[in-house]
Amino acid sequence: MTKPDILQVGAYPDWDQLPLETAFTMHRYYEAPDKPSFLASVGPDIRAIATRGDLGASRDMIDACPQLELISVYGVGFDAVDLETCRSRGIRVTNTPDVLTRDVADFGVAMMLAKARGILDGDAWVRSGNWASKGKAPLARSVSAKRAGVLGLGRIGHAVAKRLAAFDMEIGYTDIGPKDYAPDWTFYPDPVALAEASDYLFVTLAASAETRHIVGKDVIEAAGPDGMIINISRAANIDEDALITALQSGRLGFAALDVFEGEPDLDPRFLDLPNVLLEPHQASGTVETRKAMGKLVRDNLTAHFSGAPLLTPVL
Ligand code: 8YV
Repeated sequence: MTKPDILQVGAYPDWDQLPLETAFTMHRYYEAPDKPSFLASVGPDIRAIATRGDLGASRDMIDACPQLELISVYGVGFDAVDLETCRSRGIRVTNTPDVLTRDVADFGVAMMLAKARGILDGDAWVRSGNWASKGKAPLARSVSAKRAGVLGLGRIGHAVAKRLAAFDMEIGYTDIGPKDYAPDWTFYPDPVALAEASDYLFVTLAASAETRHIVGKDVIEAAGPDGMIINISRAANIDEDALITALQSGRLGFAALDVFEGEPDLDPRFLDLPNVLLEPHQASGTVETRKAMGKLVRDNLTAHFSGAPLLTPVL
């Protein structure tokens, strides 16, 4: 039986690549020096696209594949996939929810702790010899018993909030409405009110056109000069220019960011800011979670081509 042709948008670890190559004919878009010509030549044969959350699939890419049936996303976020085009052509879309929730939540909390408690600065203090020459490192900020805000109490936001509760934090959240599963946490309908009531504001909501820049100047300034904003969702949820300006002026105290506009080429102004922790979009980046994500990508592809129901459909 001929193997279905799949357009592969970005690299996967070897433990995913090998089984993919066994079951399918993989066409590696990311290795093509001339991407438009590559798409024009392989596009007509493509029946599925395997992509990543950070890469998605653009309208041009989808249009170049007239036989496309499925887009399988390695990641929970599918905001970079042109869903309108998929809807209009009846193309199915899958993602990898649940399997990454715990690791992403752990990483968000770790970013808060690392920045607030000066973990990286402390390491640099020791390595530079400052401990011996200058004495103790500068004092950090408490996390326990402070106020946490979670913007978007979905799977990941909920997992973050459960972890924060173990730090005796007072928890508030914003979502489209109050959640039954959060009786002990305070619901704020408005992100500005949430930010005002938070020392640590976590951005954990799925990105869409509606949430673009939901964390704007007003929310950022409401978090305030002692506040910290932690983003483990998508860069587009924050007005990055307003964030940088507020970090520069001190109107926002701190930020801890795993996602950036135009990543991996981030705004160079970030590099000069000591009050921001910069991470290379790695909240789901553990061997365990990435293996589970890769398996789910393959299982969705296999289900589709064997006529079985998709495991984790988005569309
Ligand atoms: C993955 C992600 O970063 O789940 C998502 O939406 O952005 C990440 O878990 C990414 O797809 C791996 O490159």
